[in-house]
Amino acid sequence: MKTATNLLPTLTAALMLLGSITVEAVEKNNIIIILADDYGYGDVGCYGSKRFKTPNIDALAAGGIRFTDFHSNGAVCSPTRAALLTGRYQQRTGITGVVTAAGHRHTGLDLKETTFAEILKPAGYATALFGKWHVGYKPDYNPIHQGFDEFTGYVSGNIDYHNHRDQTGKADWWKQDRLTPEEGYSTDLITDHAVNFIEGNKDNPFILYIAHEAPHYPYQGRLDPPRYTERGRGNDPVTLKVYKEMIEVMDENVGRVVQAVVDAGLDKQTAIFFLSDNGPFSIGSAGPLRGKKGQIMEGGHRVPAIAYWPGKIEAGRVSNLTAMGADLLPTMAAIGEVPLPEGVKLDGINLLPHLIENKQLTPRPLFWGVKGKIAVRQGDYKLITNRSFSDPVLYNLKSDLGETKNITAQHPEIVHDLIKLLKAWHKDVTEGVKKRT
Ligand SMILES: [Ca+2]
Repeated sequence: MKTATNLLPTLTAALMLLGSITVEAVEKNNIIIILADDYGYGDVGCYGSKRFKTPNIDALAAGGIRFTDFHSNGAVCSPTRAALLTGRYQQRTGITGVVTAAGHRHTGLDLKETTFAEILKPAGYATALFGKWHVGYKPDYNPIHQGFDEFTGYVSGNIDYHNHRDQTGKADWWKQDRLTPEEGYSTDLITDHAVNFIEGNKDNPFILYIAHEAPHYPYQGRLDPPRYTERGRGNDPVTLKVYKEMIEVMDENVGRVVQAVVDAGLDKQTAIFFLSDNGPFSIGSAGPLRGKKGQIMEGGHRVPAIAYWPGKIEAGRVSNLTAMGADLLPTMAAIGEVPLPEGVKLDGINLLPHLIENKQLTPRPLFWGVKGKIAVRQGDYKLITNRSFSDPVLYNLKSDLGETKNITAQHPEIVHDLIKLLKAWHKDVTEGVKKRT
């Protein structure tokens, strides 16, 4: 048996080891993604909105990078989320449409797909999603099976902000994979969980995915009555007053998250991304862009997007880099210094050299598929056509951001080249893939 005297060196060595482990863990950087739902390019203060005040989101832009040419991969919720989670075009995952709550007949994001939570977890990251999942309704497809240690939120596309029923009338508020009712206005409730998570994980690295409901319908402010009953979605009128409240309450909650990071002393080691999952719906505005949610025009998928990381990202930059949601997974892998998944065809690229060193990245074409339409973007040009490639329209987004002048006749060679790219991409991402929505 050891005496107290000769135990001391052993104890000291153990404490030193413990100390070095703690220091190493603290040095890993945290990542927070805040995803708004159906939040239009024209409805953010720093993107020129005159209708709504968004001082907290604007502060992220003022302290970081505001992207002017950032795109959601889908023009509706589920496809965008599939791409964001996997770093791949959603077509490869089979999630090409909305995974609706109605009838429960859909599957969801294949458990074989590798999410950003799964690539960061092995490096010691605590992982959480609070808010909307929407890539699998059944418990088998719950976020806890896709790398998230913690999930509190809803699995359908939208819920009553107060009673948390989905639009078919079913209860849809979960803790992990169990229905667990909680009181609260969803935007506030999602943030309550996020703030608790930040406080509880200040001594270890974390990735926190905050998927807000706002400003998706139903149109309800903090004091408005329920819109959904056991019979489903009822009358759901929208007014500018309520829409404004929904956006401004979300902004306030963005501020709460940033404050929680500061309070935990983590502001220099936490990268925060804010973006929307697709274009605006209803009275939402896409600003100068043509089209809205569900459309292949810019208004459907060019979204507000901000990257904020004090001390790493220079404040007040505006970037015109053409980028997409699927880029976040490789970017997060770089931030967390973890390897990319082996044997997985990724489409996103690591944006970190652009974010922190202002490097110009190698230009590449980007692609979208929305309902019967597909589109390719290369440089200033965007070509949209149907799936038989027979009715191309070509726009120059630099001179015509609003997509008003079809210039196919003036540029047959560009049309030819872009269709060729589009055909190859379409074949690559869809061949052998089973639809999962
Ligand atoms: Ca959406």
